[in-house]
Amino acid sequence: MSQARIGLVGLGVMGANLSLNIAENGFPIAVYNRTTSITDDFIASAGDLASNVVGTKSYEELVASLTTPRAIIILVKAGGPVDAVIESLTPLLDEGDMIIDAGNANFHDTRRREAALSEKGLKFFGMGVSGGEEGARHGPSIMVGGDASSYEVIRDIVEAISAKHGDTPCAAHFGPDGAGHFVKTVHNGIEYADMQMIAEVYGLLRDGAGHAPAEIGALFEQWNKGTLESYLVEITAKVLQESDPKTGQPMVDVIVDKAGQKGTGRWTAIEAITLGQSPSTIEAAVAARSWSSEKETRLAGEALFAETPAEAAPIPPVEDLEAALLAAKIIAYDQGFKLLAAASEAYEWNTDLAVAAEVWREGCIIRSALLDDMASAIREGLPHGQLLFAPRFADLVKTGVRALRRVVSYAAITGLPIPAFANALAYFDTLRQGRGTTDLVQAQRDFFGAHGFERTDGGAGHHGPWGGTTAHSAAQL
Ligand code: NBP
Repeated sequence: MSQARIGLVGLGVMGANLSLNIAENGFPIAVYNRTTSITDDFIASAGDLASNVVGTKSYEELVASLTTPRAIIILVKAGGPVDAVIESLTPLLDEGDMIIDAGNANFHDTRRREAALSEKGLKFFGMGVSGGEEGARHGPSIMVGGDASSYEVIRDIVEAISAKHGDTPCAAHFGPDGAGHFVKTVHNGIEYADMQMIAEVYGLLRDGAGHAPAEIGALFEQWNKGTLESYLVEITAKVLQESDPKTGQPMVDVIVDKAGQKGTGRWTAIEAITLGQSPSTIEAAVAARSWSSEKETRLAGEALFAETPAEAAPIPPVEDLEAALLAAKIIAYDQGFKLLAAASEAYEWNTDLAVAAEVWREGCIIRSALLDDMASAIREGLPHGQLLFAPRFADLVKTGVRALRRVVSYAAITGLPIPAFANALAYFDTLRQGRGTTDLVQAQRDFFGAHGFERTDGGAGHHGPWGGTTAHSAAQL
């Protein structure tokens, strides 16, 4: 084979599958893995595609196998391993060559790496890839950040290997340096919220109505035929109807309720707070996973507060649960897009939110029937930057929020935790309250810290007459 168009370091789950996808799409690829026996095994199991793959045993051999300008994808564990690979590759590369980190990097790391490599004349891309193993093999959603003109060199490969919505590739360039990895981070943040809300519905039906997992799964299967159609609802239906081959029990019943997290949800929440945003549904989902890991504490709490009365109440009908899930989901997306817009402005990325919605329509974990309409709504212009204010989503939420209120009320009365739903509702109610309660917070701040406040009749920097306030009796309230 003549020289390869692209190289890839890291033949783990994602790297091996993405390499086969690239080879299958007709692009000769050179691969390298630190443990070289894995490269041999990979080539041996590649079948017909092996003719499009060059196995290499050193970084030197990898670099020598590539056409110029060279483009090398890194798919190794995020963090230190990415820096280690960059350090090994950098001395071997020439000006204009490209390194593409396709792992789940923190976008701040991507910005740092891009700046450092740019000083050496190299191009660094942060490329978020979503869709797991299956997506990597047959078409993921791909979110790229980095130098726009250099992206043109690899664009044909990226678009060819991505999922397609109709004929449109679910791959796009979202701006310089960390833009692509940040779009992927927000994708994962929304994924956290969506998964948590689905799990909350499962919890209400399990603990509030005593339904078996398979019954709940059948309900999700039905919902997946309507507006809630999405990959996550689809797989939830399958998961809940699965049995454990060992015990015959519902599979979900033999899984310990301690959720893992690798960091992207937390990164979303941290960056949001840094930017003065608060995607409360995503924060709630991150918190719920963290709380879940404290299993022993929860068991102790269950015993301690067993007698604490929670009232009995009839669970809202399943139509309410469906409508509440839809409303809360739209609120989660609203918060995600708002965060993307804030980051794009802060980091001067000029990220196209409509393209983000389009790229998420296929291949990725949050793919959903709603995203097409979201992309259209964003293109038409979001009033006040809120997806929730776009006419078609405002209508959906106006209807769904009544059900959301009934569901949140039911959970509060009966003592079932649904933090993502509750946060979605609190956010919605905050948005629809023209006069909030932070007038009092401002007064308190001024009282103890002389921070000043803005008056309703004009002017900033005012202070209250706090020393001379007449005390009122609480009874007057
Ligand atoms: P795996 O755990 O399957 O593979 C890790 C790879 O990193 C192996 O090839 C390993 O080489 C290599 N590696 C490590 Br670890 N340290 C290295 C070093 N210092 N130098 C060179 N190579 C090193 O990972 P994965 O699940 O394929 O994930 C890869 C990236 O993709 C991660 O950032 C992950 O978050 C992201 N991602 C994963 C998924 C998913 O569904 N799994 C989805 C989307 C994104 P070795 O064989 O020699 O140990």
